[in-house]
Amino acid sequence: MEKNISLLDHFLKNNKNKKVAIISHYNPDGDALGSAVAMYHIFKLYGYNAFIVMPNRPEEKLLFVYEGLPLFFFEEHDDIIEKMEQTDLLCWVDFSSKTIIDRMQPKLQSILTQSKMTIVIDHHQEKPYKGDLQIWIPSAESTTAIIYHFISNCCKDLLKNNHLRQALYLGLATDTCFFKTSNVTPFAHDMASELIKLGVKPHIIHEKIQNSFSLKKIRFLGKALSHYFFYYEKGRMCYFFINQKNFQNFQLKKSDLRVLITYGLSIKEALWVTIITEKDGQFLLSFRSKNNFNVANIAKKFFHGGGHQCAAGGISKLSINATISKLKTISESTF
Ligand SMILES: [Mn+2]
Repeated sequence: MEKNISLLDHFLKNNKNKKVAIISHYNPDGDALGSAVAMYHIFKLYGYNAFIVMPNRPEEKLLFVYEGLPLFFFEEHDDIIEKMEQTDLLCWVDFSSKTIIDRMQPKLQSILTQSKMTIVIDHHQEKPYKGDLQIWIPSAESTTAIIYHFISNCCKDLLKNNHLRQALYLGLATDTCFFKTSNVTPFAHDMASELIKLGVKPHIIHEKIQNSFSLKKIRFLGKALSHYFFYYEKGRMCYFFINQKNFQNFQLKKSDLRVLITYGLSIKEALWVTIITEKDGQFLLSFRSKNNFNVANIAKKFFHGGGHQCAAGGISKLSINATISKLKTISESTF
């Protein structure tokens, strides 16, 4: 970690006054947003002219971290590509793999893969695909944990900014499901403790993120648990399948399904949960696990995907029945 910190500090000091676009992955989560906000403040401090691009709009409840920053959603302003073309530097946060790039819109793909100078800061398990400077720490709890480490060593004064503190905490808390995942280390609690001492209010962030259900969503949850939830005992795996019709009937967003994970993993013997959704004749698989069960390996080996040990995603082009059979066979073979 220490080596990475001095490399980034050196890089930032030696490339001043550049225009930089900070970018993260599709369906940006708390860590993607938090890291982008934190990097924006770092670039500003080091004398750069930065802006943030997210491929699409995140959930409304996460947007509080952005207040006042230059932020663009590619899906809503695809002319942002021209602005990105005029930059000297790209900073990728919370993603770095070819798999994620391949799922992006062609225009974004072409910007990201051209020979622009690139900094990559990430903690996903797949080895970064690009980067003149790579800060890749797969054991880190969140990308904001990596960035916090940098800030606390090189530019501690930035922590006076309440906005930045909240962004760092948001990334850490959401990527660890509020400190519940098996990769949480003492560092995560030290970081949280420091941020809380400086003014972050954990209960306010928890309230914004976790307690944001509508009655409609609660009704959906009831139905999903009764009708679309299955437990495959032999493979210690839960799975939920929501077809496109139900997805539309309940006016769901993908993020609405995350709550199902908690129920799946709350089964004592269950080790992993798969949420299956349908999109354009294919099936998207979202995996979560507990007790160090590695779902990133499964996503990578069998479903053209990847992610972290305890949170990963992939895709299946088979029928739904064949997809479920494949999952069952894989789950059995892991014991
Ligand atoms: Mn992350």
